[in-house]
Amino acid sequence: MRTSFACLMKPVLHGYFRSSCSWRVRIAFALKGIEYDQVPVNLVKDGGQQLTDQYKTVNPMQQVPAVTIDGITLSQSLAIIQYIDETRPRPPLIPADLQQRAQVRMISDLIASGIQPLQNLYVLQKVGEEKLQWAQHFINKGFKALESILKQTSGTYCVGNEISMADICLVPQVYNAERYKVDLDQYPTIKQINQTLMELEAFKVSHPSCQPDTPDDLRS
Ligand SMILES: N[C@@H](CCC(=O)N[C@@H](CS)C(=O)NCC(=O)O)C(=O)O
Repeated sequence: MRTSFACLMKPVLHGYFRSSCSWRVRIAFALKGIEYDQVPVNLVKDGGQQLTDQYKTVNPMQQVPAVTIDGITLSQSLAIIQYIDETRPRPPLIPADLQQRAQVRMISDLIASGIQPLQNLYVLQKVGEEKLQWAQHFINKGFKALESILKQTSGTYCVGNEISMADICLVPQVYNAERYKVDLDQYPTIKQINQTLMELEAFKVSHPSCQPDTPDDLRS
């Protein structure tokens, strides 16, 4: 770790209220009870503030989230979540059991690599008019696989009965699926786990509808 002075400063999240990857990090902070500051990066205003030279110095990939924490700046939500978990271990977001650890990472990667990138803003902008069908197609393809995996791994939550990084990835992806009008009745396990998680405070306080940059008409 860098200097102890840096460790005393609150983490700063560069994010966007509606970004599912930013929401993952907000959930992790909330579950850990970590206070943090938010710097909004509007992905649509002015053609996208993530594309400015200034933001490029924060995250050269020109995406949110990015987090400044303990004197370093990290991007990639799963790397951020795992750093938070390794440096602030209670409550754990990755189980101790080696098989469950692998299952948590498998589900997290399925969502973070196999679904979300295919319905990301810059991809949909390239797709053009067919973007709704495109997003539905790839979310359905991923959710079919996920539903079948969760039937094997889940208890109350995605893997057994403890909340993990897999749940942190699931809820924002379900939110995206709802935005793109995917019929969730096809996925009863996903739907049930999502409903259970959405009862929890950490998932509510981090929801896109109540962030500092949430526009008034989307606030609830
Ligand atoms: N693998 C990255 C993906 C980040 C990502 O795709 N972020 C989206 C918002 S959820 C973004 O910034 N999109 C900007 C754009 O498409 O221009 C992560 O997990 O953090």
